[in-house]
Amino acid sequence: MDDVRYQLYYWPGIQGRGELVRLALEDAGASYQDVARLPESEGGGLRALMAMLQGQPAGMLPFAPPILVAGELVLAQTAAILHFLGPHLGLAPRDEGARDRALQLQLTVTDLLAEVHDGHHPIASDLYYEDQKAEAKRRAGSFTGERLPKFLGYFEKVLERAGPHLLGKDLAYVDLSMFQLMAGLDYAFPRAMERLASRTERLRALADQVAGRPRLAAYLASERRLPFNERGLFRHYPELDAG
Ligand SMILES: N[C@@H](CCC(=O)N[C@@H](CS)C(=O)NCC(=O)O)C(=O)O
Repeated sequence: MDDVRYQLYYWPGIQGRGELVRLALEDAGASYQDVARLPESEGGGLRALMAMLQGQPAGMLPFAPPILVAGELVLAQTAAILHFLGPHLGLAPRDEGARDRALQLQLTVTDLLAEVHDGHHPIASDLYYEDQKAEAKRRAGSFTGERLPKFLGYFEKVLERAGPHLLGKDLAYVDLSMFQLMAGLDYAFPRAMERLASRTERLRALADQVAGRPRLAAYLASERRLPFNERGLFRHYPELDAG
């Protein structure tokens, strides 16, 4: 397909970190292939993703998905991908300093996502949740009681200063990621999020605004938007959600 500009490589069956890239591509109406969701007969599936991870295409060897291919460029790390895509998709500020601040915020999203992941996998990523439930439960109180309020409190303050978007007047890719963060946290930690509602009003308004953007609203209602599940990054285990 000559008119496909971007190829996204991400694990099929989960939203995961790939969703942050997908949201930017969808919001911009960019032409892209979600390669691992294509049938193997069309060069897709897990086989294509594994070939990418084994470095079959030329370019910098990626460590983990998501991976973006744009022409000759092969790029991994969600924040780096969005930093690259932002200006091409009209989702980044023009000013260089503001683009760096967008990256700074996106890297803070990355940090929070790592803590979300480590909440259900506190001992080892290659063990099942069921093998580390006791440790996960021990960690959960600190996550919902301390870390989550600290991260969301930080983003809320950024909005209070800049508003209505994280970088001010214009929406940027990091605002789309903030929507995904709020959606995932609502799914995984409904009680903790309810408790934080009065301290996250600006974040909620931003998330609602993003969800209502026409292309994103269409995407969110489509089959391309997979439901959250207990194989992804945001998992709902009631025992880990603060009451
Ligand atoms: N810092 C990276 C993390 C990438 C990452 O952890 N990817 C996950 C899927 S969401 C993975 O497949 N990791 C494999 C591994 O860490 O071995 C990013 O933000 O993109």
